[in-house]
Amino acid sequence: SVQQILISDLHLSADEPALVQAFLALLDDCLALPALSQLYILGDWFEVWLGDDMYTELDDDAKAAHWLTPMVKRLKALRVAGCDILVMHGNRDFLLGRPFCHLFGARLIAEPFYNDIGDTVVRLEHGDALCTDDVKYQWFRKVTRKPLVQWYFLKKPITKRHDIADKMRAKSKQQNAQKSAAIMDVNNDAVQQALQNAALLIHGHTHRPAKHEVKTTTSAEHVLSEHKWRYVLGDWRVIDAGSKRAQVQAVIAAVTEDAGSTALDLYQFCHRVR
Ligand code: OKV
Ligand code: MN
Repeated sequence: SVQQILISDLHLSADEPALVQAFLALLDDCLALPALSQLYILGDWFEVWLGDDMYTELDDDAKAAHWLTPMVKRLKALRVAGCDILVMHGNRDFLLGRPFCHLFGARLIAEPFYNDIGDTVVRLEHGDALCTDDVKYQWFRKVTRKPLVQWYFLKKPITKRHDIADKMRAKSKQQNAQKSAAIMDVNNDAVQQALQNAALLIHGHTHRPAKHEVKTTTSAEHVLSEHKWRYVLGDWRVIDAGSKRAQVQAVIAAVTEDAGSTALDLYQFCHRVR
């Protein structure tokens, strides 16, 4: 039976209804899994997040018509059914807050989050903090994660926040086009450090789903080489095979238990869009 599901990098927005549909389908699947006790969303659930008030402060009519509402309803049902919903910030939705999570009883978890599975210590994080070679991005991250900077941004009117965010995204797109693929991947030293107190690291962010075996040198004296693992979750993407059979694919992780033995593995999630 499936006990835990871990996903990341859905990058949901009103502009990508297929992705939203696929997430709703995953939530329906979750509701049908009787042993599911935890759903982890490890960051970049949303493509843009400019404050919870953009949704929570809407009047009832506006909320009823909002694209987030079907998702909120299902998450609430999942929570009522006994599944914990654990939400981590990503590099895009780091302004996601308690007021939104409160709508469906989710827990906002800080990274790194240690989730022990059987005897294995598993470290969960979004993954952007591991990309230490991208100095420009790390500066952006450092500044925008400061509470005072966030407070300053969040007290601006919503239209102003949109203006600022649009400009920041345009600038970032321009800069990323000049960055090499290697710069935007994880840094090996950062991975070594992240695996210091864990046997398995699970993250998303890089959009390069894979299972990497990581050789770690735990002691300089003994040159003890330990086998550890880094599992990378995939982003959710619309695969357009012709015009009719669009489908959404993602690489997700799941913890299963069969005959008393617990296993964690990556799986392909696939949803045909109607
Ligand atoms: C998210 C990224 C835009 C990368 C701005 C303070 C400040 C928050 C913000 C505005 C932008 C998130 C919240 C967005 C991620 C980008 C561009 C690059 C690489 C401030 C606090 F500084 F203006 F006061 N933002 N948005 N980027 O549009 O969702 O991750 S965003
Ligand atoms: Mn990300």
